[in-house]
Amino acid sequence: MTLKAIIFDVDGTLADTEDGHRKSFNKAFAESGLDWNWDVALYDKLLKVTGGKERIKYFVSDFLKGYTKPENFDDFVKHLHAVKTGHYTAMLREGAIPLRPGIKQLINDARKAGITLAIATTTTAENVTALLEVGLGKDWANYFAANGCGDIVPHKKPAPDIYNWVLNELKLAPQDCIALEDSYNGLRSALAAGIKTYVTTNPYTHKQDFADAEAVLDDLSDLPHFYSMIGLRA
Ligand code: XBP
Ligand code: MG
Repeated sequence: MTLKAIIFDVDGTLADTEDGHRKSFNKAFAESGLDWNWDVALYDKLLKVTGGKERIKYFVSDFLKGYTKPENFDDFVKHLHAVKTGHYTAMLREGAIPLRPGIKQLINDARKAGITLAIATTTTAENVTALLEVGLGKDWANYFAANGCGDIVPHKKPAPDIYNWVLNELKLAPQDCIALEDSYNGLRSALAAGIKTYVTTNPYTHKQDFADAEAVLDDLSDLPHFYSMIGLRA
């Protein structure tokens, strides 16, 4: 198989963002007069559900006792999530969350080698823009042939929808591509789309089940080793 494309997950893969998300959720809750506080241990459990809006609903349904939902609960959650996204993008634009080791070099080397790049993420497009404008520069979008984000598909990870959407945009077969992920949900999503998947772990995901991954790495600080695995000649 000649590697034609690398499809990147975002949160936890391009950058260690999840604790930034967690803090931004808490800022939104406080700003909305809610006494909800997601500590690391609780957020670790809530990460079972992908998507910020879906995660808030999961928290309300499975972790909150005696809470009465407001009438327009869906709109309430959408607003809460929009407030959270405002805090999160502000954090990113301050440069609070850098790209993970090896990511920028991999992107540059892959582009030089003529390999197509794409994004398949559960997070919002505005979060991807804020992260990569800082991490890769203003013309970051030109590096990616497809940018699959959040709500453009009906079912978020672990469903394969976002990876299938990207494959369709790239007009490539799954066997021509590899995926780079950080989580069990992300691995399941990419595998369900038929894509060989490499995992780099982080503090939130390192104990998850990655048995079906091609390889599991702490990070991409040893790029020559990773390139030998994926057949990239830099
Ligand atoms: C990880 C997610 C996202 C983030 C929060 O996305 O599940 O929901 O936790 O971001 P990825 P939003 O697929 O990149 O790992 O609040 O924007 O959803
Ligand atoms: Mg992820």
